[in-house]
Amino acid sequence: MYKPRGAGYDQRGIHVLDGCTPWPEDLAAHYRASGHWRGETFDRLLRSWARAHPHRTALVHGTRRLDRARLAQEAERIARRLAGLGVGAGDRVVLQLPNIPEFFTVFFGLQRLGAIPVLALPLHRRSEIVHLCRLSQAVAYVVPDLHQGFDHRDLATEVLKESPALRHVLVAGDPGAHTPLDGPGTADLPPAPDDASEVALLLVSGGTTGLPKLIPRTHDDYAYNVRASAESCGLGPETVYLAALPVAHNFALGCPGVLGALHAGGTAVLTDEPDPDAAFALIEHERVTATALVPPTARMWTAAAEWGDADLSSLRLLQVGGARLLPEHAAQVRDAFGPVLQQVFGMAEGLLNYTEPDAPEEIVLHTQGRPLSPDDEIRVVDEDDREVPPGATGRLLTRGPYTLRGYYRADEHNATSFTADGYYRTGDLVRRTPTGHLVVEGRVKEQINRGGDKVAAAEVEEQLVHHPAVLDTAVVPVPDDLLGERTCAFVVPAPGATAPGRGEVAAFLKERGLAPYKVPDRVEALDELPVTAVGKTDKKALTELARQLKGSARA
Ligand code: OOB
Repeated sequence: MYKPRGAGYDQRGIHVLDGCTPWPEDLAAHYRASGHWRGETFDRLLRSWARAHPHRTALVHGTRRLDRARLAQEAERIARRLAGLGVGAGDRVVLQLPNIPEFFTVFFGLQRLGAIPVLALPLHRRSEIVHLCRLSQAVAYVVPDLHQGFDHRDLATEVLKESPALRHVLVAGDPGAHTPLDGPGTADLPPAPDDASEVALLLVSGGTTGLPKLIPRTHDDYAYNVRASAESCGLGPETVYLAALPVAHNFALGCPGVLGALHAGGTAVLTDEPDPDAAFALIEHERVTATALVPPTARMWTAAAEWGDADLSSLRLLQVGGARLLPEHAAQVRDAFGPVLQQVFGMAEGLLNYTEPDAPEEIVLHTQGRPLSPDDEIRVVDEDDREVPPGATGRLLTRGPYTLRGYYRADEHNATSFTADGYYRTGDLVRRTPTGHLVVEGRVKEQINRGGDKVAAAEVEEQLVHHPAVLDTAVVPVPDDLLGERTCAFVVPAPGATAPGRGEVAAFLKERGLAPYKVPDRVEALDELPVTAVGKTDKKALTELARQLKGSARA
């Protein structure tokens, strides 16, 4: 038996990636006995999908169509190519590809090797990517050449300089100075991985404290996430799933997402253009049956559906999640598209909640769904972790067969993000209805939800204090009609300096390599930040102030 590099062994002699927290053995045994965990790796799953229906279309992108056999062949070619570069079991590879077939050929190529993809988002920039490469000690980084006007090869050149473990950059398209992803794969392959309790992928968290964290998802847990989601959402061989959100995000990847569509025997259509014009044309042309959106996009689609004449009659499931969908907006979506709306309250960390599209209006419009698994354990508690009365709002804690037990290599953070008995503190404020559905009422975590894009206040603050004219700063949410929330940065100028304005802040953060969606939408100067009785920055007061400033700016 070979030992994957970077991996250690747990007490049972089963290797797990160093820095991951396994489920306790009694719960793991229960999840296996319940049939949730079936011991299937993603490599085996792909092969079984390809064997069952080799000529069924798996992926569509523009004029490209890959059937299942081709997807499996391409994955094997990539696996051989990566093996030739020395990438092997347990190695981490940062994958930053948009919605193109190569995302999946590389994803499954890595699965064949037992290597672990780290799923960066297309909008991540130097700050996030260097952090992800260093934290994961990635040996390779896979990028597109150009995407939406941004040259990822140049970014990769910078990332290489700052990431000591990184040896290879592979480019989908014109490689420039780097290694082409295209080309023969000739190296021998090692034995296929067969331990489904291993980590299959690392998802990136929206973050609350500083830089993003990595979420280990095992084959067992993520395959269950995908299978149970596909079943619960009624996907089947006739499913044509449109991936309009980034497939690197859990929602479009596995809830049920592209992997769920493939698992169910269906097809996935990939696009980077979620705007109604492009998406409606695809829905009509490919007869799309299911898709997933964040609330702002759902609202744009709703407005466009009322005016346009595209034939959207194939659509059976319209998932909306990632941020709060107000009941009146939910009603508009339902009026425009019919009874196909499903609200999804999920997180990269695990727990998924779905409304049933045929449930009464009260549920579909007013709740964010019910936990996917009978073994999802939910607690709604006060600040002392005491259960609140039924129906009251409290903090959501959860554990279950597909919810992480610890972030990757994050001991300090894990000490506060989990209870002693392994519940994950989601940071969301929820209320539970008598039917067991959850209503998201707000959050306790310091995160701004910008229409589904998560911005950790601390991450922006840590960058902004590096500005020479900034003495101190605090980043808070401001309500916004379209995105739900935008970001407002309060800045205290350094002695003798003038506080930078929004333009300067934007240029500065861009220069520091921060993803563009994290740049504050507003910047306000203050002489000092208000503090609480114990001397901490009073974010509540600042949130209120940001609200007032916005109101007065409008008046
Ligand atoms: C999804 O995943 P993440 O990791 O980007 O963000 C998770 C957080 C949740 O903790 C919650 O604060 C917020 O996003 N959220 C919602 C919501 N869905 C997610 N807040 C209110 N209403 C909703 N429906 O966002 C995600 C992952 C898988 C499926 C769907 C969404």
